Amino acid sequence: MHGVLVIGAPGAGKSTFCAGLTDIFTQLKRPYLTINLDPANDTMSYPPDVNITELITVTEVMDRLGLGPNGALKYCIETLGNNSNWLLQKILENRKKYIIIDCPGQLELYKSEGELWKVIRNLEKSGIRLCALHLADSLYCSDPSKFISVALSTLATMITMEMPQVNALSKADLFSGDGTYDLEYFSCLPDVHKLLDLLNEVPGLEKYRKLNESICGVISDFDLVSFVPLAVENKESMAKIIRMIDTANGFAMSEQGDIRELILNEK
Ligand SMILES: Nc1nc2c(ncn2[C@@H]2O[C@H](COP(=O)(O)OP(=O)(O)OP(=O)(O)O)[C@@H](O)[C@H]2O)c(=O)[nH]1
Ligand SMILES: [Mg+2]
Repeated sequence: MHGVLVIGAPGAGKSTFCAGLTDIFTQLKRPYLTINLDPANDTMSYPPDVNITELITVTEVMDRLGLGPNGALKYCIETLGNNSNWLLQKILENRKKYIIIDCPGQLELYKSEGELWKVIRNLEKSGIRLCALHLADSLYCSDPSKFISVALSTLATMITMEMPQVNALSKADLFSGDGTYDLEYFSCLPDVHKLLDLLNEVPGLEKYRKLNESICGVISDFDLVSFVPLAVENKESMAKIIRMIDTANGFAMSEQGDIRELILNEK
């Protein structure tokens, strides 16, 4: 079984992407199973087939245990971990379907040995081949000091999740660069020298040159992070991302034909 785990910061566009994916899969006649693992998701842009809120919700935990929203979220995912067979069972009942998992945005859940990490490992152990799609808002590309934190958190997720990962800059349709550095530049991030120059030009950051250099050094030493632009309403952009995900999780090996042609020719 194959699937995609949609992760990224709150508001990055995870649920919108999942909804866009269900539309395209319907066109492609590819059977799918949507899973919402965000216990705080009460208004959904797609109907989830499996929903963590059937098990537990953030509001319920906040009321019952007097926890704040972040603590309650952690508690919910811990509860999911303790009931991981519930999730596994629901997936195994739908063996022929492609799995789309919509995740919560809080980064701390993805840390190594963290609550969500354990749930994912359990699915992988049962033979479910997942690729993570990490979304970051392309809005941050217009500010190098914000973009560096996006690059670092993306790298941290790649290292801790220990699974195939595609990184996308979401809402690319809203991005308007200043002409010097466009989305293309941020898509080929390995050129960290340019990023370092940009950081050193940010007012207030020029005095941290050594720190900027070290941070950029970490990114270039790992040489893992790069991004693809993503606009959910743009079929070409969605086709490219789907193809990358299908290749990363191995689904492409079990499929025939070029899905780009199929998606672009669909009315
Ligand atoms: N223009 C544009 N807007 C988008 C795109 N993707 C998402 N959005 C908007 O971004 C906002 C947040 O999207 P969501 O899908 O709710 O983001 P999320 O990551 O699921 O958010 P949380 O569940 O709160 O973590 C919504 O207003 C979406 O309409 C896109 O490709 N283009
Ligand atoms: Mg969401």
